[in-house]
Amino acid sequence: MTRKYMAEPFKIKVVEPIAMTTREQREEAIKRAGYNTFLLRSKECYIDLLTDSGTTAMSDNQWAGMMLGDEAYAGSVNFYQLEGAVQDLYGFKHVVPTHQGRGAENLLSQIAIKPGDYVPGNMYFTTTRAHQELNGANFVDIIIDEAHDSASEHPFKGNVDLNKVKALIEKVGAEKIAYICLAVTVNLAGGQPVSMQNMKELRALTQPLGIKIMFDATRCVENAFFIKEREAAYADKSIREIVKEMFSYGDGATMSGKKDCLVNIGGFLAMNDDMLYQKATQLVVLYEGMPSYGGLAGRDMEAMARGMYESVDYYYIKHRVEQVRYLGERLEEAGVPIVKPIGGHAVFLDARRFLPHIDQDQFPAQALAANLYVEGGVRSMERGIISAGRDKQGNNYHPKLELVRLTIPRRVYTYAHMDVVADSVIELYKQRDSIKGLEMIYEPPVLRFFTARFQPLV
Ligand code: PM9
Repeated sequence: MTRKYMAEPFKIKVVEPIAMTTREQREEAIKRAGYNTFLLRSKECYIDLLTDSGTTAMSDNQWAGMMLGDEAYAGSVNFYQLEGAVQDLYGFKHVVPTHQGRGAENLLSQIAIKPGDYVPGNMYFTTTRAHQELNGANFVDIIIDEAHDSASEHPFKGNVDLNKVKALIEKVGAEKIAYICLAVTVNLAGGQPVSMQNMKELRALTQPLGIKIMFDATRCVENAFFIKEREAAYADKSIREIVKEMFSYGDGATMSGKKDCLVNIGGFLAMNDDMLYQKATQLVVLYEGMPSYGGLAGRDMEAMARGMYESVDYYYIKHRVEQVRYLGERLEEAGVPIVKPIGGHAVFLDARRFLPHIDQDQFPAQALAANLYVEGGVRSMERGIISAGRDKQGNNYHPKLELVRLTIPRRVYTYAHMDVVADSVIELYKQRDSIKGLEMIYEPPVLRFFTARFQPLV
């Protein structure tokens, strides 16, 4: 089959050999890992699509910046580079670096949440909700219903349902809402964007009531690309202009720099409010370090500042999103059930439709991820009942979406690798009836998906 696609907008200067394994070795490895792909060693994986977090290939420009690390304990040159990049590209006034996204989530949750408060969000994210709940908040899902339907073709499945927000305000009162957590390119919905129109409307609804909007900015550039593609008024705007406008509808953001800032480690909390910033500087010294480094080396802040500028390049982000789409379209053509529309950072397999013979309490997505690893050495991640965890009463959440995420690292793999992945998934789909469910034999109390262990049901 010949296919036209955009070739990589970069040349390869350094290579990293990847491991070739036999089926027998992979069967042994997954057993040792308790059928949890998080517990595999990276050298046991041929194509590693566990996550796009921190797995980016940095550019020569970023590596050059690493040599300009100013490792002063306080007031590093690189902090001011990072602060300048956030102000310039995202428009927020204050920046507190953190070691990664959840460091920022910890600070924000401690500063802004009082026990009994509500934090509405457009679908939960694992670490984000865990920090909110740890600080006594009740998370309320305000995403549109289409987001929970893997087959819905809605172009902005990350959108907030304004009626759900209005109903919550009416029920609990605006003063009980700590802030709205607005994720752009919603990870667990399948990498689905939020429209600019929706952001504007949410702002217009909540600002007069004094309710703050705090973005989860983690995949903001992917969201901007979808806005350019799908919202007519933005077709001629640059990615940079779109990103800046998106953030003008919020009061601050948590950021995992390990995704759209194109670095292997780093994050930050940003905000406009002076008092909130002062509180963040008081807390960051306890958990991360001085407000001018927040758990990062100077060189890491430099790489992140440079990555932020690279990420808003049109050809970079076009290639990224189209490469993900290529993989999704190959699977779709073969009849493999996936979340539609194809998302920004990953293709999500719909385990409910892939394995209809396995009950959700027997962890179909986890079983599918384990079997895909054995089939082709492709490492993926469960995003279903295990990731969703338990409610405050200890009952398992049963999310509508029971998914396996094939997450594409940035600037790492080629289209040939996408073909290998597609072939492995299609082969497994042909043998889907032979896949069996799993039983959980070790469950940690929080964020269980990282370290839980399983065994196959006989
Ligand atoms: N996301 C991911 O693989 C890595 C950890 S969970 C397996 O998708 C959002 C939307 C994220 C995210 C991390 C974080 C936390 C916040 N928001 O991992 O702490 O996708 O930098 O960021 C992961 P950190």
